Amino acid sequence: MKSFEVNFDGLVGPTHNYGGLSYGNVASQSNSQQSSNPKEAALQGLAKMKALMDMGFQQGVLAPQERPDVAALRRLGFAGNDAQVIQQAAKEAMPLLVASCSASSMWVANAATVSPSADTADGRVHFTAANLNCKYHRSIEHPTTSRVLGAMFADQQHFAHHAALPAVAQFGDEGAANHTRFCRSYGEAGVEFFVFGRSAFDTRYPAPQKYPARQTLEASRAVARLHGLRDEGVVYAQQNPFVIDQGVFHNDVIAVGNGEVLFYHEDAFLETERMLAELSSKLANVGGKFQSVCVPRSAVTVDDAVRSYLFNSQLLSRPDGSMLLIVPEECRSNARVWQYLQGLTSSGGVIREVKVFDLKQSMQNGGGPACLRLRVALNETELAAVNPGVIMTASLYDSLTQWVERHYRDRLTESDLADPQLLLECRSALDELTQILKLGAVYPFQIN
Ligand code: SUG
Repeated sequence: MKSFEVNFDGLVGPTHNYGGLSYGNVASQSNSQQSSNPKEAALQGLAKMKALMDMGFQQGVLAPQERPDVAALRRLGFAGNDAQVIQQAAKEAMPLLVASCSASSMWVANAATVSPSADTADGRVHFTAANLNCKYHRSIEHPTTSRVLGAMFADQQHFAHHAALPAVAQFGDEGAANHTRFCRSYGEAGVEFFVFGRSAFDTRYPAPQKYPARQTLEASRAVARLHGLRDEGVVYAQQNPFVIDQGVFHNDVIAVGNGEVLFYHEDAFLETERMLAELSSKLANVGGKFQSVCVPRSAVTVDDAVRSYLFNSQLLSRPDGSMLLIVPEECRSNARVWQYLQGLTSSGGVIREVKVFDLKQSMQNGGGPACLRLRVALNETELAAVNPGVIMTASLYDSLTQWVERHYRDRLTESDLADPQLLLECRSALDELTQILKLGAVYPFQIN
């Protein structure tokens, strides 16, 4: 049976803005308070989806969330009708209003961890929504994420959904941004690679000194248990705490893997040699031949990696077995990174081509090509069981582009977030979106 990696990209929501909400994420901090362009952001994301579809890759779309999240503000004690809740929050606690307006659900690499059916004990595709509880604005995503994923992957014969882990720092879980899967082919058993930033209970593991380590070992292990993964099919590795302190807030800012290939920075991990040996032997046990491509710090510094998002790229398999790297424009404007990429693609190695995308609106909040997509490996039967409304086609692309043109503003500043009209605009846009994507009622305003 045929199998595929399907990339489901997050559609940027109408409240995309630069709130400076993510301490430890250099781009989010340095672009705080700038005015944003939600329309351009959404169109840039859609252009990437369309381009990948046109290149022959399987592409889907994941809906954004209801923002401002009035229900979240109510839980924090703001009261009255919806407009009063927003106005009271704007007056008394602007940072909470900004957090409740974040369009951060667009970075769907953080939506969930996904294990394909070939890896799991019950032969279903497993999803665990990420609790994202390191940042308040992200911690409010998972209930809607679960409903949206449930509406996309509804068939219980093929898909199993787990609620987010307990919402405490000890189980901090950031989803697929810290998870990679290696395999010979997508439909065969593979090795799932979980990268954590710290351990909550075991003091032998070092921790960063400056910025938070968002993912814990305990969260990764819990997800592996929930998904019914075999010990022989899992490898755990610790992210180098020094790179977290330089702004590598997720592993996907310093490494990316696909198929049998890991593309990573020399400073990405602790105990790199042990980790590579374990990946290699576990992949060999399921018939795969592990390959690693290490980018030396002498060619690309960690700072270059953080600024250019070289590793927040999509590594895609082409039919001839070679790979294509989808990188953000910022890689081309960094001379060292661009020179490295020229050498990489001409060296005769597995990565043969680089394609560049302008994702500046998302990049300014620390979200590159890889942050914007959730990978789901599916066989033909499972793909046929996915809600067809969320699979990208030329006509869906046209509908979504027109929908964005109709509903999105092209400029948003912090003061605009307090405008109750924005809430109404967002709700009417999302109501229409659920019809376009055939999701049913998934948003709080549609349910309550
Ligand atoms: O969680 N930025 C996101 C970026 C997530 C990137 N995802 C991956 N690396 N997979 C975050 O830090 C910034 C929002 C703001 O400041 O307005 C933000 O949430």
